[in-house]
Amino acid sequence: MAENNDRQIQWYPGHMARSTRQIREQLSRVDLLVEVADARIPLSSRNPLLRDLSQNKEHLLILSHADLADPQITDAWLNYFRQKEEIRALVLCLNSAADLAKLRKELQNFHLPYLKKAQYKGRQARALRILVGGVPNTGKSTLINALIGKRSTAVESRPGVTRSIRWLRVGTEFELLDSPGLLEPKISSDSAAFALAATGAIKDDILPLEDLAFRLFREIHAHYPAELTERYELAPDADVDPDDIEYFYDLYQEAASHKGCILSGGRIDTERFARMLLGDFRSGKIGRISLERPS
Ligand SMILES: Nc1nc2c(ncn2[C@@H]2O[C@H](COP(=O)(O)OP(=O)(O)OP(=O)(O)O)[C@@H](O)[C@H]2O)c(=O)[nH]1
Ligand SMILES: [Mg+2]
Repeated sequence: MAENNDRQIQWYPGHMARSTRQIREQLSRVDLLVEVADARIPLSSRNPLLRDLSQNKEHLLILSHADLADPQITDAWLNYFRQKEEIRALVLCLNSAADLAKLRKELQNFHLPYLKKAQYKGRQARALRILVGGVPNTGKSTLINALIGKRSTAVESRPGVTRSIRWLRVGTEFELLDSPGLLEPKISSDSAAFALAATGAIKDDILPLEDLAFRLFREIHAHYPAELTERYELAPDADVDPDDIEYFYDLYQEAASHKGCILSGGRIDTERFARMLLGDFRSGKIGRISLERPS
């Protein structure tokens, strides 16, 4: 993290290495890669491995958690991916029925050529085989359950829930390969590690939570000061030097105190506040916040 360059965050458990191999083995069966990234951190939540795997495959990028991201920034990202990278991209809240209908329609578009070909030959079209991949906790299993219409694969608000790959069938139209969230063995940059940690793609147990929360606090203050001051009952302060760490640490402690994070004896319980802030950010209680913007 920023203040701890010597403390590299790495989380590459055995199941990620194994799943990467298993996905490679299944690739010849796959027609379409649906890559699920997080709309709040579209840069860091894209694992380069998936781009390698998707060569010669159709590729659809989903930006999930759109309900928690800043809509204006998300629009800018959508333009960026469509124009600069020329990939098909959709912005979705995976808990919204209307958004899932959009996704189903898009997938049916990918299936259309198979239907046409089969019709021409007077046969039944085979299902479109879709690999659903991405970094941990982006909503891959949520998306699959929503398409199937029932809870067929485990979903939880922590990373590393899906542990192995599994094919699941949706009627006659789609076969979906659920896959565990994959990270790079070494996360490429400090800012990517921060973004992945803040949104919950890296296990909290291995993170320096207080550093992470304090950095998130400053990041939110830089771009969404009104939301932050409102949530934690702070006085607005327009003219602050973003590098004035002491000022921000005082403000952070003030926020903790306003939320009752105080130990007996009156000391501030910064650890409890760190968890509270992360929880508030991840559940959208502070507002709709994007941590990355297209350049
Ligand atoms: N607010 C919001 N929450 C979402 C969205 N999509 C998924 N979630 C939540 O995100 C959490 C992770 O969802 P999963 O479907 O388990 O994610 P996954 O990508 O399968 O995670 P791993 O298997 O651990 O890699 C769950 O709490 C979901 O309810 C979304 O678009 N918006
Ligand atoms: Mg999963």
